[in-house]
Amino acid sequence: MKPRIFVTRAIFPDVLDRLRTHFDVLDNQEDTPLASDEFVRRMAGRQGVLSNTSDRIDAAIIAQLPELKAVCNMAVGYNNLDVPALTAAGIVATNTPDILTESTADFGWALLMATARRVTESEHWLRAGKWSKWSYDLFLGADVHGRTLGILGMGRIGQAIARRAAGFGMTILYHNRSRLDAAIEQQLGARYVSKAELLQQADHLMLVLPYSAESHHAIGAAELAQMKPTATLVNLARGGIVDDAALAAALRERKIFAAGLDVFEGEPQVHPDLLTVPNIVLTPHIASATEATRRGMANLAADNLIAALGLGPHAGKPPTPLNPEVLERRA
Ligand code: 8YV
Repeated sequence: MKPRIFVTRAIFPDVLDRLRTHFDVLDNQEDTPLASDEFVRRMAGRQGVLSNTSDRIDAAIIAQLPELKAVCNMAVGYNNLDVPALTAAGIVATNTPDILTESTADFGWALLMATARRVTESEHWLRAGKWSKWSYDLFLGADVHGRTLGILGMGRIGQAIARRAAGFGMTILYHNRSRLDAAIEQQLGARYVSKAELLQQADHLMLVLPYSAESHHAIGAAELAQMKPTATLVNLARGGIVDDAALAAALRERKIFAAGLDVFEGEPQVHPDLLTVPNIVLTPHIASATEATRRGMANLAADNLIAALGLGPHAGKPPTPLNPEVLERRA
């Protein structure tokens, strides 16, 4: 009998077909949003789940799923998973690192450029038929080249963003939980500074840190007040890292110049105040959304699930585990 799995969200049909060769699959191709009791109902008696960051899998849910053996997130971020609780229950957890680094970094730059140079704001104005003449002060933006880029969170994606900054001749400052090796700092041309210094000196501040209780509202009113009034802020990481209400107020009061957000507290709901400020670029959590990258993420999550449930060429050795100690215990 094939192991039973649940794929919580719609995914590429060919990846679903691949999963079907190994598993008895319950899918959700209609993409119905699932409350936690519905999630538990669909998961009952299943050994694996291919999850999305919108699926909260915590200790209370795990306790109701005694047959669960593997949770494979199709995302690099895994703040939706209680990894210690999964580990304690002997359940393998995996994510999809690396595969999305470069596309996400590309998108970070798209947001930064659009934000600094007012691309969407001016397009909306043009589409509204308001363009009647050239003016010297039409949509004056903030320069990017030669300015100071601040990166909060210097993991894989932060480093990929820093590498791209070299082409813009920027000064690169970063703050991170731990400092990078001197050799990597040198390669990236990035200097470690305190968070306060980063806030004060950045002309363009990029958020790429993981979300946790510690990073909740890492950028709130107090932090925004420390930034330059000419600065831009880009959030590529997770919604809860920025206090959206405080950001909307700071933008309205011109405490900072502009912001670009791909992620939101409580998404897909967007704080109504953010929708009414002009100096903001808003995108629906699409930083990793290229055909190749999303397909790569889906296939890597599938590879993890197949291997974690003891099947395929890498049985027992999922490529990107979050809790390898569970695999060691199983071996
Ligand atoms: C995903 C992401 O698109 O990888 C992550 O952490 O935020 C995005 O790439 C999304 O979370 C899907 O689960």
